Amino acid sequence: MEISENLIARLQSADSVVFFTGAGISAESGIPTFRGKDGIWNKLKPEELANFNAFMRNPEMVWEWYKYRRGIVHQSKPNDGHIAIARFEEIIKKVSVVTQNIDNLHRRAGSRNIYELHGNIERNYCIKCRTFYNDDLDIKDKVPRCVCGGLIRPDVVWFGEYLPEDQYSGAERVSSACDIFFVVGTTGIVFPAASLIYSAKRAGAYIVEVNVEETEVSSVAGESYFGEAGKILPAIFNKISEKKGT
Ligand code: BJW
Ligand code: ZN
Repeated sequence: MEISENLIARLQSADSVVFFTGAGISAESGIPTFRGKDGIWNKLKPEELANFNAFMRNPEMVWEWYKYRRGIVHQSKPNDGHIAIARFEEIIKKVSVVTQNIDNLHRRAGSRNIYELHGNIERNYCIKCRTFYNDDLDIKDKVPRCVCGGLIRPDVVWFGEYLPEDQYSGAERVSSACDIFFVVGTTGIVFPAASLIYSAKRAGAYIVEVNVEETEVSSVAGESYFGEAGKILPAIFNKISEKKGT
């Protein structure tokens, strides 16, 4: 894997690096992506599942989809891509992860500064009284209910919903103050998350894309690495840690 001298030099002098991640980073952990060749939305329509009206119309169907995905997430483990990102903390002063994923794999890999833009599949809450229920929620029922009688939903962000304010503003802050902004495994078409790429660029960050194929992001990236994140990120990490060690 050829890593450019330009990127190595930039990483050597960088104080702050952000990894902006999407479903592609977890693909090698066995979690399907949404779009693209093996995307789950080739079979299921997002508008039927990932929005509040769909949930109110058919909570049983939406819960079935999330229970299925919880099962996959619980069986999965962080891969070499997640682990390389966590290890960057050993050599760069400030590393932040801004993720669109809800699978908790960055935390399980050991990353410490994580902004979760689209929620977390391990949390749930009652739509009536907003009581939170963690992963120990008993989901034997087809549709879990709160003690108050209200419907419980997964704490994820569906289309038409606002992103969690604290997570988004934190992500904006680190994105606009970093030296290098990696965009890993995302199509970059879902907003406002994707706008962070452009905020980072406007603020002067160097954009580096890692993806198996060209995306909307490729045209704004300083450089793109096409291949699996689980191979490319460790290759970049190894190269820079060798240099820092010498
Ligand atoms: C690899 C790899 C490997 C594979 N290595 N790479 C027009 C119409 C309707 C709505 C809108 C519109 N224009 C804008 C909107 C708003 C909408 C939006 O952006 N829509 C666009 C799709 C058009 N956004 C919203 O609604 C957001 N909220 C909002 O705007 O609030 C304001 C508002 C409030 C009230 C009224 C109106 C507005 C909310 C967006 C929420 C997104 N939620 C989801 C579901 C989360 C829960 C769950 O998981 O169930 O988030 S959708 C889904 O997409 C999920 C993801 O986080 C997100 C992004 O997907 P991602 O990560 O990019 O995955 P993929 O599958 O697309 O890409 C994978 C990539 O990996 C590919 O590029 C592969 O090549 C690559 N890859 N293997 C490296 N091994
Ligand atoms: Zn309740």
